[in-house]
Amino acid sequence: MKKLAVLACTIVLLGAGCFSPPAEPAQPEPSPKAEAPADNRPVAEQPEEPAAEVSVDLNISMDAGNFFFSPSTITAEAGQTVHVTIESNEGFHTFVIDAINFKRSTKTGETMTFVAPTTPGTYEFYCDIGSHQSMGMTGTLIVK
Ligand SMILES: [Cu+2]
Repeated sequence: MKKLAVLACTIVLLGAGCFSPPAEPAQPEPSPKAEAPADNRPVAEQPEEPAAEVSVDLNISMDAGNFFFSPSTITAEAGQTVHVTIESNEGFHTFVIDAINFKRSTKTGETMTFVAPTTPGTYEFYCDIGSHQSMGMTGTLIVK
């Protein structure tokens, strides 16, 4: 009888030993909430592509005197805006480009602005005062 009791006890112990608390149910992997993309910010505006052809103005410093323009050659792109600043002017002169009907009196420190012809070629500029042109007060505007 004693033997049986031991056996029973053993069984119980084994049973107890075998008992293991139920494993905690594995937490289901929290399914990531299908969140709306946090990127609700307004899309930054893409800067406009600059125009393919950015025409940069041409700046020229020029002296006018008796009887010359210096420099006497201006080279510009077709249709380019040209700023000619008279650094020093001696006497009374004009700056004339017949091809674009441009005429200004030259004055020290003043800037004359014109748009080069849109047709490539060679154009003359000159002073139309008296006989200054024939005395050499001319120059060449080269349009590429
Ligand atoms: Cu002149």
